[in-house]
Amino acid sequence: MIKFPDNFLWGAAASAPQTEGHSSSDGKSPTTWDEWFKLNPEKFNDGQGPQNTSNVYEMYKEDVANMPKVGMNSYRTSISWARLLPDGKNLNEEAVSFYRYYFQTMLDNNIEPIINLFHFDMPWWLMEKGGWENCDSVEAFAFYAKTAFEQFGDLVKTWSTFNEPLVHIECGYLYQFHYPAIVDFKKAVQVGYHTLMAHVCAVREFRNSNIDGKIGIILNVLPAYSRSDSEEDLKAKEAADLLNTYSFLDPTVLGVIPTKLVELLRDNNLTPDIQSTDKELIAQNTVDYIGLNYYQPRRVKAPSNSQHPAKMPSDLYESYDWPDKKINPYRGWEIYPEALYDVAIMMRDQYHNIPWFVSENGMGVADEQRFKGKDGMIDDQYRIDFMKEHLEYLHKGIEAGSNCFGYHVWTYVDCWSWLNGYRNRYGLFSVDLENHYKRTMKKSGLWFKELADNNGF
Ligand code: BGP
Repeated sequence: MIKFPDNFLWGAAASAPQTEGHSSSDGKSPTTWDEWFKLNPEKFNDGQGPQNTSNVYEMYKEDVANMPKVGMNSYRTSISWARLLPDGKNLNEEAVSFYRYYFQTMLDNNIEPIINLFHFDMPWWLMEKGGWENCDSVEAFAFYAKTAFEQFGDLVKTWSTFNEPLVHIECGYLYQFHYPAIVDFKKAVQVGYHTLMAHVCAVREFRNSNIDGKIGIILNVLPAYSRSDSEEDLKAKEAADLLNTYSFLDPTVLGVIPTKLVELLRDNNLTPDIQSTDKELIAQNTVDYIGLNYYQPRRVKAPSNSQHPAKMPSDLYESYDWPDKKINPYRGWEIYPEALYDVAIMMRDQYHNIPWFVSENGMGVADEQRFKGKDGMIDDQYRIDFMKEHLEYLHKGIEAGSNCFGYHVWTYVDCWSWLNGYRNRYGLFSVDLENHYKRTMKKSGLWFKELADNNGF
């Protein structure tokens, strides 16, 4: 039997925009998702917008009461910036009371709330001023963070600033899956830099506040594997890791931006505008822990036809189609559990073995109703197998000394997924959109309970 360390966190992750619903009511102002859906509804799967999502705003009591039934002892979700501070300055009292009840209900059910501040949901009022392109966004975010710490710091002891900052950068400014959906490498780097500084300033606010607890950041990790050991392929791998992995891990954990990344950006005319005090702020405000969302590796090779200076990341590294890959056909993502061991060792050896946890891991599958049994339960054995395989490699990493303190599955109750709407389902519970958002436990929920009860499998 595989046993995990004592007090291991077993839980799930989600976010405010993907679960709450009530997206344009109860005092909340619009985010880029609300406005983009109005502008381009055709981009969204089946016309499913951010309006109602999984209705947690009304159903949180039932949801939290069900968490122990699948063995969860912790849950990560986020606060909606546009709900808490609709104009960026004034508190929305309805939001304060909603979140206070929500978090208190978690505590009453012995669920540790891990609360994140930004999950791709840029308030529209700030987007109209340029969003993360505008340097004022840094202090606007720090003010929001300070407000959240003041309002909920007595209930929440584990905080994170951003979920997967790379995603709003690359999807918004390179690959067109998030608003403003433009293609501009230089702007992407500037947006990334302001995001980093917003994180750093939120950590500063946390340290200046008197609340006890810890603060971290949630990063998506796609460890790069090169096609071969040739010099060119290894150079591509290095560029991929610098841009995507070390870009946030180094400054947030070690307090410095990697010199090689600074050189790479300079060499490609991508250096962002910076303030003279930034270096010191970065050095002074490192995190207490890291959350890593792992879904798939990144296979890379040297670019076949690159431009210099680079116009796109593909001028620095190209994706490589590994012939032996195993794919989740619904999401199109490679399934490679072995990477979790490599990630664990990276955290041990490159990041002074800082405490970290798997903050998201999961498998999105379309049309899951096909697998519904007579009892109404979805038999998602594939998801159980997916989790087992990943946990085996994670466990190997822990045995080798990596300081991992938990595993969160994406997600708890099926939720809305950006442009993909409700196409791929990830939950331990299904949600019936035609029947008052009725939740029904899946077989993976039963398995997760056993896993958590035994602290292993
Ligand atoms: C992560 C995000 C989540 C979630 C998940 C599943 O990158 O943090 O918000 O959506 O991926 O991916 P998707 O919903 O795109 O299938």
